[in-house]
Amino acid sequence: MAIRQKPFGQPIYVTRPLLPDLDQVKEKLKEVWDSQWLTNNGPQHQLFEKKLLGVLGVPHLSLFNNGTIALIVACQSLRLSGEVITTPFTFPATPHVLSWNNIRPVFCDIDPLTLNIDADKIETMITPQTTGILAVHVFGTPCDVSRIQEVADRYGLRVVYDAAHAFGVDIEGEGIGTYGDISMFSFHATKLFHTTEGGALTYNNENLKQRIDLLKNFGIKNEEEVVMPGINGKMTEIQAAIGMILLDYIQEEREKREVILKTYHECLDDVEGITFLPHDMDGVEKSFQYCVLRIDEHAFGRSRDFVYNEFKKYNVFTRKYFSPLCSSYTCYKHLPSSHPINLPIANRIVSEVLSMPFYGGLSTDDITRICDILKSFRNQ
Ligand code: T4K
Repeated sequence: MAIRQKPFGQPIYVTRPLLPDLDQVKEKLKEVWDSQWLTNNGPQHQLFEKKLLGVLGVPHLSLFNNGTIALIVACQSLRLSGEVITTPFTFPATPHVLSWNNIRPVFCDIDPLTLNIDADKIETMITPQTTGILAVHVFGTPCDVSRIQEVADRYGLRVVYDAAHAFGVDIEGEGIGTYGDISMFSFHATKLFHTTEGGALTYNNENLKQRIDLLKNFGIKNEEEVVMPGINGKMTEIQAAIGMILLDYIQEEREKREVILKTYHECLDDVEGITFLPHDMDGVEKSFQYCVLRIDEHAFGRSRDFVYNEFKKYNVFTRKYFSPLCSSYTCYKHLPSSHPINLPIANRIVSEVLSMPFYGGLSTDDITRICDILKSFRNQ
């Protein structure tokens, strides 16, 4: 098979971390060194926590060493047990945090447009063991938060949002982290905003603050009292310091990504068999976290897997987020809710999605070349 387009000289990944000016980092590190305080709720941590409240538009927040531990603590803090209804179309961390809490994940099918949990199907999955809903704003697209809350209220269920991809998203000016009982944000290096590793929980109920902060610090109340079996979920001073610096970079990064997204659309909107996930929803400020295509094999003439593999020959490393479905992992496929009959939409869509390179360091020329390569696959 002839390679018609020229491969890139350097690998093009799905993302690259946003890196602040190194001198600025050194200066900030000097502050940390001078303080001789590296973790355990130090001055950087306290500053960062305060600053983020405003950035995320939430009343309460707790910082964590990563998003997964944060989500484990969220389930603990709400005392979730038994069964929790979740989506199969997500990163492994989502169902795994339930397993780590001895909770059985119950997979519910997804909406064919947003790829989020189908709020209209949740009710059919509720049993006497159900204690909560763990929904994911996948790729930063908000779930149907009002419908989910309505179902939860009717059945007395807790709602936790995995908002790992949804930094900066709001609905009609309301921070996405204000919905449900608790939301989790990931600040992993691959996220638009990051602290190398890191995460946060946001919540409206101020009574949760004390419990969550105890749970992330071994349950230590003071030198004499340990009041619950907590874990080590603490964000370090260095993570918090990087976060403080990067907050000043995200607006520019979002603007760059806006141009990149526009270029992808200009190059691919007319290509039969290729569609974008919905980026623009009424009243929603978007995340600019991922650029996800859907490839209809029949209409495009090539499968998603063909495109993914072929791109590698051009030094372009796209990702099949989130394939395979969590419901087909060896640890979950035995569950009754994992049966493909229960998840027809998820099982169809999982073979169509492809996350494209999407970060501010890419030029318009890079994106045009990537799209030309993609278009050339049709004719091979
Ligand atoms: N819930 C959801 C819905 C999530 O998506 C995630 C994480 C979580 C929960 C858990 O949150 P955390 O505990 O992670 O805070 C990456 C990230 O590691 C993971 O955080 C993220 N979701 C997931 C969607 O993407 P991988 O396995 O794809 O990472 P990796 O190492 O293959 O990186 C992807 C590409 O990024 C590489 O090909 C190159 C580039 N890269 C990556 C790193 C780490 C760099 O250029 N530099 C880097 O330092 O999971």
